[in-house]
Amino acid sequence: MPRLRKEEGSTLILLIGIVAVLAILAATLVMVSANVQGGTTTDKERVTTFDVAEAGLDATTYLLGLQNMWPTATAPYALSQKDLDDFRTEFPVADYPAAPGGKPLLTVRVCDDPSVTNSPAYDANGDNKLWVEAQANVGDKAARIRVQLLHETLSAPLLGAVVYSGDDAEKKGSGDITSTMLNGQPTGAVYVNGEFKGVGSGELDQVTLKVRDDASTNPPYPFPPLSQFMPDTYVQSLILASKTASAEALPANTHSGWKPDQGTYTAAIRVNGDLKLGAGDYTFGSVYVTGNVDKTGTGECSFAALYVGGNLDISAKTTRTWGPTYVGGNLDLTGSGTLNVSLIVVGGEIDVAGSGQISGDGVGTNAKPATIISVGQDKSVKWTGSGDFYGLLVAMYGEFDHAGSGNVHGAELAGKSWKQSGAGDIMFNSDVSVNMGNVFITTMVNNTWQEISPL
Ligand SMILES: [Ca+2]
Repeated sequence: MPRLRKEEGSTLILLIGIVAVLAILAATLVMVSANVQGGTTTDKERVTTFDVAEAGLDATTYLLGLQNMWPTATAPYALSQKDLDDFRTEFPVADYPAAPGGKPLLTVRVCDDPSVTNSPAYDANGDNKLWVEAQANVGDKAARIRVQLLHETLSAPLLGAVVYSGDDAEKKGSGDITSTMLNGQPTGAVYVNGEFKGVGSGELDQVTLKVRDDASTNPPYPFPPLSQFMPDTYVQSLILASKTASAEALPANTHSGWKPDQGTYTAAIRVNGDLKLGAGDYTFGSVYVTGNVDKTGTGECSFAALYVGGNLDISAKTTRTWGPTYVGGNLDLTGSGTLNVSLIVVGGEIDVAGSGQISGDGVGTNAKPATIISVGQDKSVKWTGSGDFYGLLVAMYGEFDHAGSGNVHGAELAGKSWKQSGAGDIMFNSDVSVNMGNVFITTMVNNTWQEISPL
């Protein structure tokens, strides 16, 4: 089969788009004609095989886009039997018959250079790019497509601010604010871009206090803005990294409001309206919801990637890996149990309550610390939890209210005023700082999407 020249790429994508639409129409026609005269199995397989290959490519792209899932020399990519089994449950044998000779429904090749036999299944040449090829085998038909992925890394910004208050700050709780000591000096500081009122019993002796309106604590001027710790480029990168869920899904995975049964759903899902999850365990791949998402009742849930146009309300939590999440409305985290999440970017208010632990210090097998940030104008962050939080909590353009008895291991940053009234400590912890790790953004490289000859 002839290889495509580069300049044909975008035309090809357009053509494939048209072909995909035609394929869906054809599938509908096939189903209609099947009802009338039985149809032909071959036509149907041709259509569905391409759909399966596309779902396989999408699923692999999302998987590699998860934080810390980019393949390495010690952990090269491999399609597990479990992933394959999960994938198969999305495509029942009745509609997607098994290929002869024991050929699997899906094969995936991840490699540095697809033109090289045995090209390693990780980024061996260090250019932060990998190819993904997915082949679907349905009946006696096969379809194979590929795309190149780019993996970009951004450093976490924990640069020594335990607390940043963009306006006046008030501390009246019994909680301490501390940082790891190095050679007798604190490694963290409390920055107050205004006046500081400290009346609580909490200790401040293992932290440096820098108050704009108190010259004794703030030589030299000028006072650092929040953007010194959270540069705009970094915030924009977080927003981008949080929006990895695909807005597109196959017609069978597109729902108008949805209340699914518990289970595992690997293929990309789109919900126009609200997604409601009741009691039970749910494991999702990429999920894109235009309305609200809420999880109530017992049981865990996790998402490889989640986009919520409205509010996200989670009362039951999960110890499973929960991938990048964007919430256009408000975020409410309550309940008990552990939530291991990497990144949540929120357009509205953030309210963290409940007794559960959120993420970990990243030491050994402990979960990595989380970044949970509101980027809405005047939108506040409220911490009333009694559990422990590990990572970075930010109200970029709003107020921060720390009223909980739980401890925050990491930092609290606010574009406007900050206040603390609870018994919870705020601890700038070097383990958390080191293991905040980086933000990883994985995107498809333009004009690399191709349909190729099946193997
Ligand atoms: Ca590479």
